[in-house]
Amino acid sequence: MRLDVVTIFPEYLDPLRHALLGKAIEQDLLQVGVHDLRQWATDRHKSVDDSPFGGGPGMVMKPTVWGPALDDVSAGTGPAATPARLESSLPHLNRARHDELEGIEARPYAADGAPDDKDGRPLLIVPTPAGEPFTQAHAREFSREEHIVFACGRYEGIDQRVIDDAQRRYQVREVSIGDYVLIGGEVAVLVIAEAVVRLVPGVLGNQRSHEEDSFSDGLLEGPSYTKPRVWRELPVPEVLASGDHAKVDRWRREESLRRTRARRPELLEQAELSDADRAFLEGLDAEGEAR
Ligand code: 6GU
Repeated sequence: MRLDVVTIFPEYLDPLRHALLGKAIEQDLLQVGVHDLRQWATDRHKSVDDSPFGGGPGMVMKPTVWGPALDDVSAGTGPAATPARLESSLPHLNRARHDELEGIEARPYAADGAPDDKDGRPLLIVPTPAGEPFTQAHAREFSREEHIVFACGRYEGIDQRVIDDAQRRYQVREVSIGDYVLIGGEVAVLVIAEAVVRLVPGVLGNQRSHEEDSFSDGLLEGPSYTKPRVWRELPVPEVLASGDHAKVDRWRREESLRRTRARRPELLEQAELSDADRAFLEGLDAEGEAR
């Protein structure tokens, strides 16, 4: 997978080199290019924004700068031919990780019946609070892309004609990472890139660890515990040390249901629930305790 980011704050994208993504870069599963939008500015002051048509506060990013930038990044031409290529921050290629299981085959996610738009156009993601809400389903869908370009807007956004025109060369998605307002799209790119890249086959060693993630089955994950068995007089739930795997699985399922009901009850409407799941939920009182 290749990621390109166009931004007026290239240094903001430095965290892409760290941890999981840095490792993916080292393993050649990921290439990352970061491009300073001002390279495409044409005036003496390298301006990238202007006052909004129709009046109002703030500034709008100029189509005459963004248009050529996105043309060059999709074609790998002009200033985009020589991006500040991010190197991995750490040499951790040879360090085996504890959560990596041997013999787990790298495989892409099934297409979930979604039309797989493999028309060769790269995906252009435009982070904006006015976008469609980014979810784990998007992360799974985007993890199958060969090339993703992120266009980071600042100020009051990017002239809409840039997004309309980009459809000729890109599949375009305007996405929001939540119902709050950030100053610009850079942090949203970090969020989206991490959610997507960890699903690229081979990046996360342990396939099971994302098949069991919160949201993969529409429920929140329940609590986890490790040694010692008693810590500050708090014992680990007894069932977890029982060695009875069926009982452990049932307990985990119920904790997941309990937590989802308490924190995200709307998720239960979409989740696939068994008769046993429904019976368990009906047996909970208002505090989430068994009646
Ligand atoms: Cl994706 N961008 C910006 N600028 N603000 C946001 C956002 C994105 N998602 C929530 N707030």
